Formats: sequence, structure tokens, C-alpha cells
Amino acid sequence: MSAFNAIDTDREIEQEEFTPEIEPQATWCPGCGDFGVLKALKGAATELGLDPEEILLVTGIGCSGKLSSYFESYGFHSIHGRSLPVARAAKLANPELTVLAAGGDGDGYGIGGNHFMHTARENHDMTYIVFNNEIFGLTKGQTSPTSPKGHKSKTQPQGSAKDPLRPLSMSLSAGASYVARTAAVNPNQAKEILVEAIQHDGFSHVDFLTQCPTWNKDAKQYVPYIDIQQNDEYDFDVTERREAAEAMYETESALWEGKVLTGRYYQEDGRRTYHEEKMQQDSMPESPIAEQYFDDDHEWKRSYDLLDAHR
Ligand SMILES: Cc1ncc(C[n+]2csc(CCOP(=O)(O)OP(=O)(O)O)c2C)c(N)n1
Ligand code: SF4
Ligand SMILES: [Mg+2]
Repeated sequence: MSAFNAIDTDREIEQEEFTPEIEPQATWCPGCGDFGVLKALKGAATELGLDPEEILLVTGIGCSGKLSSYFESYGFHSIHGRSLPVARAAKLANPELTVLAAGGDGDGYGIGGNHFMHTARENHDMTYIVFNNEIFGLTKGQTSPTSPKGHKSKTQPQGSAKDPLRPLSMSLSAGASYVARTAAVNPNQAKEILVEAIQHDGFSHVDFLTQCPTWNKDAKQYVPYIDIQQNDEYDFDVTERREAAEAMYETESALWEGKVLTGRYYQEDGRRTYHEEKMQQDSMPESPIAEQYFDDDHEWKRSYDLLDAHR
């Protein structure tokens, strides 16, 4: 049993429990890569023996943001680019929750880029899935931070004049302790990577290539793809930061040329999470803040009391 609530964690979980046959049914377009994320996440959660009630999924705004409506768990459909601060607060208040955050490339690498950078730096223990379709899908195909240079859209009819952002390299330099890229067209690898990412203690970032056949027709469907762990040409040590950085750089450049590389890039074990750092400093309460809400005798500190302590 979980220490926090009365969930029977020994119960056998069926994959279908994560997508019960109730409204709303997913409204993504036929062929959309977002279905692949839902499938992989369902498979990963089942393989990890997680109960829907042990998971919180926080999403941003976009086609990707609908994931929290279709995946059965605790969910929070937040605002554009703000899934990570919500997820961080929830994880700190209730550390036993498995916290997932998800959103699009526009959501996470554009408007929410600052939150991404600092959540990685602080090594919050959660998994961040970025649906990377290289455009703004929900708002009808505008250029996003990952759109390739020259990509034409309604906002950039002459073609984008910008070099795209490098999400894996950015994540590594910001401080993420697990970094991977997978694709909706590779469901087995996607599930395995999500299992690893969720199991990892620290901030896991999964850049998930999700094709948008409706608004990004000139983009590849991310096939054929190469799994770098299955290919001798890409032999490197994922625990070595410099080797990982080189592999990431090559992978990002290759995608712009239409070559799809996927796999695990970086894994750093043993680094303290933000919560652990705060416990170490003695600046977190012993029992989870979330539990205090159920304790009628708990004496809440007011913010002005805390101010007094600093005078
Ligand atoms: C503050 C704010 N600015 C702009 C929007 C409009 N908007 C909604 S979704 C979106 C982009 C979504 O693109 P992405 O994050 O890549 O998600 P996708 O739809 O491709 O999954 C934008 C600009 C908004 N909802 N809120
Ligand atoms: S617009 Fe694109 S990203 Fe959105 S549901 Fe349709 S195919 Fe998927
Ligand atoms: Mg997008």
C-alpha cells in the first residue's frame, strides 16, 4: 500500500483502465502521431504496474494538451507553456505521486521554454513528454521553434529564416538527468523509453516526434527511423555527457536533413532531485504538504509568520 493514500498497489492493472470507454474519445485527426503517445504511455504505465490514481498528468495547450483528457489518471489541463510549474508544485506537495507533464513543441520549447530550462536545472523528479510535430498544430500549422529553416507556413510564407532550436542539446545543457528522443511510428521503443523515463529518479525529458498529417504535410512521417542503440555507427556511452552532447547535436542536425535518429542520449544517476536537496537543507516538512490538508489539527503557518522568521 502507498504510504500516502489507500491505493492497493498489488492489484493487477489492465492497460484498458487508462483509456476507459467513456467520453471524450480522442478527437485527434486520423494518422496523428499523438495517438502514438497515448498508446506508449498506456503501455508504460501498465508495465510499471501503476494505478491510474497514482499518476498526475499535467498538460499544456495544443493538440498535445488534450492528452490529459484521454488518459485516465489525475489530470490538470493547464495553460499554454505552464504545465511544468504546476507539475513541480504538485510533486513537491505530494512526492509519492508519479508526475508526468506533457505538451507540444510550441508549448514547451517556445512559450514555456523558460520553465523547461529551470525545471531541468533543478532536477525535479518527473517525466516531461514533448510532442514534437515541428509546428503549432492546434492553431492550424504556424511555424514553431522546431520548424526547420525554410519551412513555409501561414506565418512564414517565404519560409522560416530561423535555425530551429536543438531540444536535446538544450535539455542536456540546462541540466536534465535523462534525455531521449522517440517517435510515434516506433511504438515499442516509445514504450520502453517512457518506462525508463518514469523510473528514472530526476528530471526526464522525452522529445517525442509526432507527425501532423493535417498541417505539416511536407514533414516526413518520421520513417524510416534509426534506433541509435541498435546501430553500431552510433556507439556511445549515455552516461558520458560529452559523448551524449555530440550524439544529440548529430541527431538534431540529421532531422533537418530528413534523417530520423531516435533513442536514449543521456542518463545521470545518483544526482539529488530538487525535493531531496530541500530535505537535505531541512527546508521541507517531514510529512508531505498534501497530507496536512487531511489533518484537522494541523496548524498552518501564514505567510506573514514566515516573514517574521526572516526579520
Ligand atoms: C498565452 C497563449 N498564447 C497563445 C495561445 C494560442 N495557442 C494555443 S495552442 C498554440 C500552439 C500549440 O502548438 P504546440 O505547443 O506545438 O502544440 P500542438 O498543437 O502542435 O500539439 C497556441 C499558439 C494560447 N492558448 N495561449
Ligand atoms: S492538427 Fe495535427 S497535431 Fe493536431 S490532431 Fe490534427 S494531425 Fe494531430
Ligand atoms: Mg506542435
